[in-house]
Amino acid sequence: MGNPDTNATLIAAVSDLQEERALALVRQRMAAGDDPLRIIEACQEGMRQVGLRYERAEYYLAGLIMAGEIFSQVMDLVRPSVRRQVSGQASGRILLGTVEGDIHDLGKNIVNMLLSCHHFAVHDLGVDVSPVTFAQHAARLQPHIVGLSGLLTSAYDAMRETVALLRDQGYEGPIIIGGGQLSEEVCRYVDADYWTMDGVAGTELCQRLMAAIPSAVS
Ligand code: B12
Repeated sequence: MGNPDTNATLIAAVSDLQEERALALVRQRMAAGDDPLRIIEACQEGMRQVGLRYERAEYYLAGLIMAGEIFSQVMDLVRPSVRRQVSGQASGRILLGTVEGDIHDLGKNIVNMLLSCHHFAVHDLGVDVSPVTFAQHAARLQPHIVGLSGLLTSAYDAMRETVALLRDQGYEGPIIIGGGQLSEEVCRYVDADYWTMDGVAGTELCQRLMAAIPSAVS
């Protein structure tokens, strides 16, 4: 567990776009044996703050790009340790992607990593994925769960269209939406089954959903 002071320092380094400092702090915490998932959590909070500073016009697009680069490097540092630490029972097939019009993928990639560590077969379609592409892959792969990622408010319509098309084409499994700006209201609008703003909670949800379909686990 990272103590609150160490967490605050890391959050501030990410929020202030201090790349070298943030990476040094991550290396330090890794060397001290800190939980990599807590490190990711702190960096995610730093990213949220970057977003707020962007809204206040304290940062511009370059700030978002910089934050994305810092986060990617943090992920490179912690990934091996997450893979060692997180493992679980064999699970099912998950179709994952960021919906049309949205290219944010850092959160989706974390979820992919966590699910893969739990032995889910994750089919990640990448970013800016159209409803038709989701539907085509769902028909071919017959996934047990579909996960849609989206961070832009403007992407909620694409999520909604994707859910509608998947249902029209006969996909009956659970559909989860994930991304930092979601809410129960958005979930209802999109007509998805579940929503989350947390990759670990999302992974646990997938495990619970799979446990409810025991015949699907092989
Ligand atoms: C970094 C960043 C970028 C980077 C993204 C780099 C990348 N490769 O992803 C770049 C520079 C590309 C970018 C671009 C833009 N961005 Co931007 N960006 C951000 C920022 C600062 C951080 C996002 C992030 O990576 N967070 C860290 C990750 C780990 O968190 P996460 O995505 O929420 O994921 C977690 C959970 O949500 C969950 N999860 C995510 N997906 C899924 C899926 C499933 C199935 C499950 C189970 C769970 C799950 O698990 C993850 C781990 O816990 C956010 C601020 C914010 N509050 O999110 C703005 C933000 C999302 N961006 C914003 C904007 C406006 C833009 C631009 C329009 C800016 C512009 N003028 O061009 C463009 C849009 C480009 C596009 N078409 O998509 C706004 C959106 C506002 C809105 N209401 O729509 C935000 C909220 C900033 C703000 N506060 O104004 N951005």
